[in-house]
Amino acid sequence: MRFMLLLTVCLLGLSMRSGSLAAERDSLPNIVLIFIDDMGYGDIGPFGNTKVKTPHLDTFAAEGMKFTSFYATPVCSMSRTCLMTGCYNARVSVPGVLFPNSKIGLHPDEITLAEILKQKGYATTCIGKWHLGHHQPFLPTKQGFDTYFGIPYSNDMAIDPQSARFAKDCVFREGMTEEKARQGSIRNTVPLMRGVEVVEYPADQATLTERYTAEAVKFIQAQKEQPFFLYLPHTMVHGPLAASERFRGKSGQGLLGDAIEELDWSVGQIMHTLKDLQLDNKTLVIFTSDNGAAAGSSAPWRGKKGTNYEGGVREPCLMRWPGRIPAGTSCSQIAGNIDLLPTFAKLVGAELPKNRVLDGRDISSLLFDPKAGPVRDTHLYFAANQSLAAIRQADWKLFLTTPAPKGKAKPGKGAKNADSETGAGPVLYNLATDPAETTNVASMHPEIVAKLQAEAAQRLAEIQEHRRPVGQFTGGE
Ligand SMILES: [Ca+2]
Repeated sequence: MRFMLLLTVCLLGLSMRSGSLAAERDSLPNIVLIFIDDMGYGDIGPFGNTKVKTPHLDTFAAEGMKFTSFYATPVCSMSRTCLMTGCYNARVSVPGVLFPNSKIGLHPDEITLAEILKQKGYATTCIGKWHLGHHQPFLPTKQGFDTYFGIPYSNDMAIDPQSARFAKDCVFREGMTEEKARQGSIRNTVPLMRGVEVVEYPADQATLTERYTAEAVKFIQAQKEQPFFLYLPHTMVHGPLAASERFRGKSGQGLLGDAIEELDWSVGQIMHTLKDLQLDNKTLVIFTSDNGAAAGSSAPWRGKKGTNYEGGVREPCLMRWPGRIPAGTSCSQIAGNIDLLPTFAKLVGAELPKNRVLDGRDISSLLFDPKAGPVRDTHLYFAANQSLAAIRQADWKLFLTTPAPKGKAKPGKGAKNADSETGAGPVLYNLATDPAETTNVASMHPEIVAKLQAEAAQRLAEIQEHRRPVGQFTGGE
């Protein structure tokens, strides 16, 4: 009798425990993060583009929140570093762009977004361009993603002939063979990978958006029973531009317009799938880009990809979560992709790593209340060489180095004193009164210049003190 009682108590306890685990699992939001390559602020309808048709993104914005001061970085790898680690790239020593001959990658000891969500049992996948190291120890499946399908770096690069690991049934296209692939590399021909192996070489770039989308939809459909994190870093609209037959020549805005309209279609497919499975109200969807426009438009900002003018780093960003994020709203507070890791951790109740410094902040208050005050009023702009290029505090932005490499950014429209921006001396802009960064007002506000210089020096010193190493590839797994 006593034994039965004990057994009953134990079983009851077990079922309550599994019941509360199920309840917790049920309350965890799914997260879909669509990360476009090289899309500028002015490339889509919700951010002012009137030429390219983006009906699904327009709906997305109407149903969610638009962020108008959302920061990434000037180029690819450093941006993905910020996104994945919640840290400025300089803190984790990742340079602007990794190449097929790079022997480095994001350090395997870094704790990524996916690893944070893994704490809570999320199913995770990365579909698209990784660009945080193509050697085996750096691949997405070694950084918290259950599965990976995509290209390891930019689509204008080439294969690393030594390290590529071809799957037994790898599809070789365009007369390519494994032997030929091992002999050398050709620009604009990149490997398509599944897991840690190359499954297609060269990747058929015109069909990537379509195939990533199919893969993403399949993933969502398979994860109905558990919370999931879908990271979808598209290959487009990085050059060489490509679009599938259905979209090629259809936008009337060249291949770039075609590729953007296909990305918009892709967003529609994902939204449709979430609605269809009634996952809408429990899924946070984010749409943003890794850096300013390359071929497209960063309007109304000055500069493009590669610069630390706003046009190089301020991104279109939309977030949607019906019932939680107020529909049709806009947020102008400073935020950025470094804030997503701490924000996701907060939303799912996961712990942040305690043994390291993070730069991002939990911005969930901004998501849920369009009138919320600033979470952080300061943003640091790093350059591809990991030096600190500029600092923004509230509306003031001070360049600590020459704003842009020569020839990278023309003086802003109506620039009054363009010469002072490329010569010696500080360059200060007021983003509230001069959002297009046309007029250097450093000489009028020496006290602001001094304050920002001191703040930047202090923050840089802290980062240098707590700097962590980049991953070095020395061979093996
Ligand atoms: Ca990019």
